[in-house]
Amino acid sequence: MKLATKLIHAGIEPDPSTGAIMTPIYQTSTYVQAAPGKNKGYEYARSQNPTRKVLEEACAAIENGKYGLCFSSGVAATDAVIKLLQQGDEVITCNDLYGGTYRLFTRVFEKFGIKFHYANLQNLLNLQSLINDRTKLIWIETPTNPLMNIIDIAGVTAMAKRKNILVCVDNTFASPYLQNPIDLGADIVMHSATKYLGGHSDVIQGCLITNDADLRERLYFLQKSCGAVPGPQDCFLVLRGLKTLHVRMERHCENGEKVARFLCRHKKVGKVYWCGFEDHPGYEIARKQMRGFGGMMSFELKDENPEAAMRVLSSTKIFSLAESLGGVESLINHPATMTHASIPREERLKNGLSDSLIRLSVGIEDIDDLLEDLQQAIG
Ligand code: P1T
Repeated sequence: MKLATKLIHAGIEPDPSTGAIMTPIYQTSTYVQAAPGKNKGYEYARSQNPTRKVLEEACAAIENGKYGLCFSSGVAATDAVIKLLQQGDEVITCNDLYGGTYRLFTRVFEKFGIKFHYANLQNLLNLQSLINDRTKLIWIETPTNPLMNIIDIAGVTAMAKRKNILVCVDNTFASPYLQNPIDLGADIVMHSATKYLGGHSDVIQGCLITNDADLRERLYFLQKSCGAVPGPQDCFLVLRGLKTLHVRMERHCENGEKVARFLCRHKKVGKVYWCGFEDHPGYEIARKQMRGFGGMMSFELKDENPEAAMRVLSSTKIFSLAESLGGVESLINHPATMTHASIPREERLKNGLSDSLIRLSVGIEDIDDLLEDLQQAIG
């Protein structure tokens, strides 16, 4: 089955009791048993919920995986993956990644004795040189948030397989419409479903997808034991969002390209970070592992004074100044003080995330209005 059909049908059956075409919201905390242990596979809603089950099956199908697991946020899904590890284990990850992921790694898990190495993984030699006997996980984002760096997923997984190291790919920026890391050898795919999967900026949720039954069991154990599960209403919202992912993504890509090229031509704009430019260092790999380039991008003004960026950030009328991304509406964000504020300034600057960087999540509005808005804001 092709993605557009899976998005609408995968995991979905008419409700057995009424024939309802839409998956019901099973708003219940528990299930009545005929006798202890004699039940219909549902005991307590932290462990199982039918609305969640349908969504988990849909998430697995659209990522070409066998098993899906949903969590109360993207960060909660990341948390479950790191909890697969033990004290003394090491993780190699990219030096450009979502600030909340960095915060979880450095401020929560480091104190439990897990070591994180942050490196430029666009160059696989850097990965090679960090791998040692304690390396248990490689965690990558590609494209990265917010600098749009591209990491060669197949290259990473080939290296990891030789050493029995797990690879988890945060596929939030690309979405399954553009990229399927499991097909490229990843063990786990993670999504902040808050973003493109939900698509309407009305829900916080995360999910994990794997093909490996043992990993699925271990992650399910963590899901029910740690309890960061999404409610059925939130699962319904993501299920509803999924049905239009392909048509939304088509427009995100179309508008994204037009905005990126507009910024590139603008006399006041300096560097534009978008992986669809032919001279982007990761362009060839992006073309190989992605089916388009998406609606995320960042840019700097030629005037490097952060005040100039601040003026743009507070002058847009259609682009709303807000954290998050991937919704139908366009957003503008200042990573240094917003989404990536938890990364120490020195660390940020070293990795190329400047105080004047502006990030855009290009929505699916009319392109003329978007370009006009940016033109009036940039001046
Ligand atoms: O917000 P949450 O659903 O918990 O997802 C966290 C997360 C994980 N991975 C990536 C690549 C992300 O971008 C995010 C959340 N990011 C933002 C809120 C943001 O504006 O970048």
